[in-house]
Amino acid sequence: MKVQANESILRIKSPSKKEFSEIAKQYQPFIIEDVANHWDAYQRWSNDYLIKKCGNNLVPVRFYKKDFWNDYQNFAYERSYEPHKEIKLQDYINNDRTLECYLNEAILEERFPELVGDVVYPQYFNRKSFVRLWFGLASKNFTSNSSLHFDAEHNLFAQIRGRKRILLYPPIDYLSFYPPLEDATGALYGSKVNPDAVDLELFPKFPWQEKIEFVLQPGEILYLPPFWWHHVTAVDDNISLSFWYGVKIADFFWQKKMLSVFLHTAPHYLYHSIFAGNFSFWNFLKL
Ligand SMILES: O=C(O)CCC(=O)C(=O)O
Repeated sequence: MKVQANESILRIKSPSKKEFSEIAKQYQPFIIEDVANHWDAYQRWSNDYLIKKCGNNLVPVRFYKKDFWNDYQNFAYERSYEPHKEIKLQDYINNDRTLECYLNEAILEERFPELVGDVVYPQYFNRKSFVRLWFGLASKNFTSNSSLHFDAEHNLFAQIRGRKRILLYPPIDYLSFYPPLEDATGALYGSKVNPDAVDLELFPKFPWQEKIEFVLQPGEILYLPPFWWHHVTAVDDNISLSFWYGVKIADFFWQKKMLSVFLHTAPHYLYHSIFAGNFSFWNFLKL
């Protein structure tokens, strides 16, 4: 896999809350340095430590279907994955790498209560965060990946161990990302496009020129504003924590550019939720 850092993303060293708010109001992603590298998690979370502390904990693991990687037209469809399975953390860590799977979106406090004390919850938002742990694998045959999608939350995405290659696209025109509108079970926040091999005949409006690409290093935190599209691939075996914060009405006055994105995207969501029988609108509205 080609790994190419791109300096088109802003980097800020340990901003104060006020500085964070000033920068984030531009509604652009940026990287926060010199914060997560001071957490105990950054120093401690080796495989040995994790197995010792919580090796017997059951964790949710997503398995990729056999043809997943060759069938990118189905990328945004939930049926491209097997349902999550519960396995012991130690079995996930020690798997022989013939399994193509990803321990993703595990709720930190529920699945790993033993690890919570190793993390300093960021205080840039005056509200509760929902914290998820992602433990990705990378070998020469397989790299765990989250396909192109967006979330309707603010995300402070902390890279604890190993690296991730991240592609970001601004939320310009919802339909130019080709969400699976025709499918009642599709993820309306997902894209059918594989940004690593864009097929411009199938997806002519895809805004490939807008790509921001970089490798998130251990100890760095990415601030990802709501509705920004992202595609995430493991570079190494790695662990990340995402701190999601729901959007409040006041945020539309702070991040003014987000209002037009919301007003553009919400009607598509509502229309397809109703007429294609796709009910993900209610998740979208969890603002
Ligand atoms: O790390 C990943 O694989 C995806 C993370 C993500 O999509 C998120 O935090 O919203």
